[in-house]
Amino acid sequence: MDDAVLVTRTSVPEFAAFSVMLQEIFASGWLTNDGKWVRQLESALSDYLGCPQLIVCNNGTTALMLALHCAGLRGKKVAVTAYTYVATLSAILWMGCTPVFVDVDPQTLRMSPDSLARAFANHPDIAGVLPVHIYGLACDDQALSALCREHHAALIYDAAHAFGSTYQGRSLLDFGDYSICSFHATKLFHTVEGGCVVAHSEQAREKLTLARAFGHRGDTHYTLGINAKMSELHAAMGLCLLPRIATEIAQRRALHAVYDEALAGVPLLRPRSAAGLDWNYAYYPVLLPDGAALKRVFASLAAENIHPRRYFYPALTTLPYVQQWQRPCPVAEDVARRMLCLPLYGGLPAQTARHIAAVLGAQVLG
Ligand code: T4K
Repeated sequence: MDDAVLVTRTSVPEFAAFSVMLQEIFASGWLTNDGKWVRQLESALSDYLGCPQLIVCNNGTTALMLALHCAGLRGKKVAVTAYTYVATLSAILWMGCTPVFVDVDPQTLRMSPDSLARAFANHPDIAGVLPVHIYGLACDDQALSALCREHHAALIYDAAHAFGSTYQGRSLLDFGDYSICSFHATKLFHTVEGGCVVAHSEQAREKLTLARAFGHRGDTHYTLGINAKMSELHAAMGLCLLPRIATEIAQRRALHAVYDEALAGVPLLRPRSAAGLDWNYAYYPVLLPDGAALKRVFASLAAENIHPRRYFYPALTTLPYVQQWQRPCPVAEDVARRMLCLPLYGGLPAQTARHIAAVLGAQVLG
């Protein structure tokens, strides 16, 4: 598998830089529980993203759960996009919420405001809305916020893919009542495992901080909590990688241009980007003409040890454990059958991208 071309490759920092931090952590004997490096990472991320009320936690799934908890959505109805990674839904279900599936716009793959409006009409008790900035592309915040305000629903953005994307000059993590990000090793910025929640008041940040660590300080118990803490070692990884983000985004942008040029004559749809978005180029998604073409492309690339991924398949509405909340979302279901994410990471050679495009083009054009 050594020469395999995988959908992504984790960025790893210079070992020397990381080991300096590890030595300090080892010498201090303080490994977790609101340590110095976690605080430093929070401060660095707050500055980088322009989001002062940010907390880090142990992954993006618990980040979602913390946001749902702090928004008071436990056990309530939450409208969720049908086209995303399964973790978006898992967090809702683990919080005892009832999902109401909302379809996506066929051009942008973002939660469709029209479909959300219909969901509110059928379920006036929707208390929260959970859209995803899919592939780091921006949701239609104006339309979604207006609907949430009208229906008194909390708006939580799953911005797991959106680190480094800005919209109208602000980090995509700065939108909604809460936004979350994943810092998993497969992400543009990572802490091996990790995530963050962005809130918009000191009070909300304090609530998140308490909920992340069992809900108590010393012997005083304030609220229901969980263990969602990030360790000092994970925070150190993030601090090592943060200065490299601009380079990683620039490399991915260049590879996007290579793919775009090489695929120019192939009839593929790409999700349309919103005006005002400065994208992080986190993924290279292509919508194939049909499921048969997807299988042909997949097989011919696999034969050369090249492994794109079906991000995201299946549509959430078709999962076996959500049948009691079934609500057809035809666009999401169709897109999930035909979408492929091509290999993309800073170190991917341009000639490999061109070759992948050629194999794909040959299969699609026949
Ligand atoms: N919301 C959304 C919209 C999300 O996409 C996600 C997670 C979440 C919420 C939840 O966030 P977390 O709780 O995960 O923080 C990955 C990730 O595990 C997951 O974080 C991510 N989204 C999801 C879309 O993809 P897989 O199943 O693709 O991972 P895996 O192990 O197949 O790795 C893919 C490729 O990455 C490998 O082929 C090679 C490379 N890789 C992977 C690992 C683990 C490395 O180079 N090094 C590594 O250590 O799930």
